[in-house]
Parts: sequence; C-alpha cells; structure tokens
Amino acid sequence: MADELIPEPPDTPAAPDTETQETAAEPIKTRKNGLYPGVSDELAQNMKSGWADTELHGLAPIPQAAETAARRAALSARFPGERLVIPAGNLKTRSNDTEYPFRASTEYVYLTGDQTQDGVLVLEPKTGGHEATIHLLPRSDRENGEFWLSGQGELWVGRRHSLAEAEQLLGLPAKDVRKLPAALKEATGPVRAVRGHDAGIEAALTDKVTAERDEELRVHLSEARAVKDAFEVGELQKAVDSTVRGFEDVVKVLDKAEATSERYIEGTFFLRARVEGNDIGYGSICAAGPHATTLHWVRNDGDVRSGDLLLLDAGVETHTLYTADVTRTLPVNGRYSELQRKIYDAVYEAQEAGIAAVKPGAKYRDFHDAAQRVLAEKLVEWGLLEGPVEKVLALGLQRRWTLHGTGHMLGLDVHDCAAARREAYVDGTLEPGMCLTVEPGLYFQADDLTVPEEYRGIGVRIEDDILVTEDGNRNLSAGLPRRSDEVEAWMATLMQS
Ligand SMILES: [Mn+2]
Repeated sequence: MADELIPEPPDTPAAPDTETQETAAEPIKTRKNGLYPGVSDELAQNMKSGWADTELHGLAPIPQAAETAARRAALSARFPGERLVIPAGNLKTRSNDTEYPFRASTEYVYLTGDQTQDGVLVLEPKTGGHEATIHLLPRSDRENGEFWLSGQGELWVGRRHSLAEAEQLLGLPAKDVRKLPAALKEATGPVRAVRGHDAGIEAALTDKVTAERDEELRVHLSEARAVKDAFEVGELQKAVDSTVRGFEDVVKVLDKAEATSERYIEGTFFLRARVEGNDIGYGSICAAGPHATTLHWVRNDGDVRSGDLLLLDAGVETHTLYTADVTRTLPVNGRYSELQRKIYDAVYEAQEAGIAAVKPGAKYRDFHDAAQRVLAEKLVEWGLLEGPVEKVLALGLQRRWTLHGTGHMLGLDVHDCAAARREAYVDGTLEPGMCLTVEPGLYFQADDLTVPEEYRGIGVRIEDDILVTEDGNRNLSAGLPRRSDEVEAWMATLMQS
C-alpha cells in the first residue's frame, strides 16, 4: 500500500480516535429489551448451576513469550520509575448494536502477544525496574447472570480465557480489568499511557498525564519496532507466503472477475486471508483499468476488462497480526500491450534500483532516491518532461506521475513505526532486521492532458517486502514474479489450470 512517508514524513501525531467507547468498567448492557423480555426467578436460579468446570491447566506459553518479555524489559529501561499503561482498545460500533471485528492496538500486541479486547498492560515501577501485569476481563460470572444476560457474556460471544489461563499463556500476572480504572485513579506517581485506544482508561488518567509525555511513549514504541526479531521475521514471511497464494487465487479467477467486477478479486483475496491468516492487513486495492491511478482505490466496484491492467495491492495479516504488503500490476488477459509493457518495465527498472539500495548502513532515503531517478530518466526519455534529469529531480517534477514515497516500514502495522522521529526513520540509516516495502509506481490519470492520450488511465505499481540482512537484503515476496515476461509466463500457467 502506498504511503506518503517520503517526501512528506509525518511530523504530527495522528489524530486520536475520538469515537465514544464503552468501557469495561461501565455496567454491562443486558439484552432484556426484546430478546429477553422477562426472566423468571426460577429461570435465573436454574441458569446459575449445572455447568461443567472447563478450567484449562498446564497451558504452553505463546511462541513469542520470550520476545514479548524482552520488549517489556527494553520499555522498562527507557522509562524507569514511571507507571506505563498500554491498552488493547475496545470494540467500535459499526451500526446500532453491531461492532467492527476487533483488532487490538499494535503497541499492546507488540508487548504482550495478546489480542483481547479491553485488555490493558500496566508496567508498575518497582526498585530495579517494573512489574508487568495484564488486566483482562475474567470469565463471565454465572451467579449474577452476566454469563447469559450480558451482551458481552460468554454465552453470547464465546468462552474467554480465565485469568489463570492467561497467566500461563502470556507469562504475566493477570488481574480483573474492571478494577483497573479505579486503581489508576487512586495511584500516585508519574504515569504515561498510549492514547487513542481506550477512552475509559484515558478518563481514569486524565489529570495525571500530559500529551507530550504520552507521545514520548508512543514514539519509543514505534521506534522499538523498527528492527524485527527472528520471530517477527518468521511471521512476516508467513504473511507474504499466504499473500503469494492469494495473488495466485486471483489470477485463476480473472475470467470470473471480468464477468462480474473488481469485487470478485477483493472477495477471492479475502478468502485466502481469512482461511490462512487473521484478516487482510489493510483494505485490498483491486484497481482495474483507470482505477489503478487512484492510489488507495478500495471501492473495488468497477469493471474488469480484457486489455486493461489490474493493479492488485493486498496483504494477508497473520494470526499474530503481522501483515504483508505486496502489489502486482497484471494484464487482465495475460499479455501486456506494447505501451503497458514500456511503462511496466520502467517501473520494474526503478524497483530493481530501489531494492539494490536496501542494505545495512545505507541511508533510508537511498532506495527512494534511486527509484525516483530511474523514473525521472524514463519520463525525460519519453518526452513527457524536459531534461536534464538533475533539474527534474531537483524540482521534483516527476512527482506529477510518481505521486508517493517509494516505501515504508512494515510489521504489525502496514505503515509500521509511523510515530518514529524523522532522525530514526526517514533521515535514519538501515540496519539488519528492518523490513520495508519498495514500491515505485507511475500513474497517468485519465484526465491528464499533459500526456499523450494512449497513456491516460494507465497506472503501474510493483511492491515487494524487503528484509535488511547483514550483507544486503532478502526479498520476502520473491515468490511472486516481477519481470514482465515472467509475470506473463506465471499467469499463463495459472490461467490454463
Ligand atoms: Mn505499501
């Protein structure tokens, strides 16, 4: 997915989510209106008992338990003597009493490996460091009817882990999150919280925190994620491998997409994402024909026509919430036209130059500059811009058609590490373990009168996920062909079967 990071890096924090959220501390809504018009004392009494003890014992810790402990230790060392509060977030209303699928905050997942809604990680300062505790909703109470009368009761939404089970899985002491807001209100001493996820927790801390200090916490957690550990690299490879299969799925059904619309492509990729992973990591961009020139085309409701290009930008998110971010621009009928190939090959050449510039010790900007130079050269060569190339690059004139930065960090977030300081990211230096996308593109809008008519409505982007290694880089998405002739051969095999 294209990001605006270069040449306009983010230097202002994203607006916090202001959506009103129900907090875990508030009384739980019951479904007595309509669904449960009345509950007799006899039924209420009956529902309290007759349930087996399903407590699980001897659970193995999650695979990344050692890594999450190391990340908490690094966080503890950065903010000694301060209470640190990292919420998972709450359900968000879609409409009336339906909610969007829950996705825990990246900071919380990074530090705990847990994905439970309403969870909160607290690092409590102690001499010599911190004690980390996870605060979660316990199993539903059967005595007071919460189990079956509350909309968030386990009978409605499914069994939760008990606090004792969560302790075994996560390697952390677990407490009842419903008691946390009151405890945070009473506690004294310096506090920092990650904002934007849990309004109830923020309300409990409102007179104890400042925006500047909370932002330092967010920035630290963003920068800490830049270098991936071995577990994370493995998850990113899984995400990419599933994404490769999702692209193959799409090529196999291009005839069905032609008979219907871009929606068929979106649905086909999502099937792979949901079967093999948790979800898609971002809204799939399934852009056929001139839609390819709209950078974030996610309406995906247009026609798919033979002779046009399909720009597919999509990524599977794993069960641990790491996402791939891959783009291929494919001829719908399996063969690039002469002009499509000329533009595609230019973008390919730019991407090759960009990937070659990804290595430890290189400046982060180098791969962007390398790719932009190739694209500027092509635009001058084709007569769309007047040379010399140096002048074009100095004035940024190529950007009318290159539009976006050439890549971004990738991880738990598709645009990972977005809160990092400039000097740690856009103005920083590549290190082994960093993972980033290289995704140059050329986009000729359908109404662009400055290019020959035949260029109009053509958009090409090629995007791969590149890991910085000790001696250079590794293309995690090398399983998908990129060169135009290889793309055609790969498509021919899939379209025959
Ligand atoms: Mn991207």
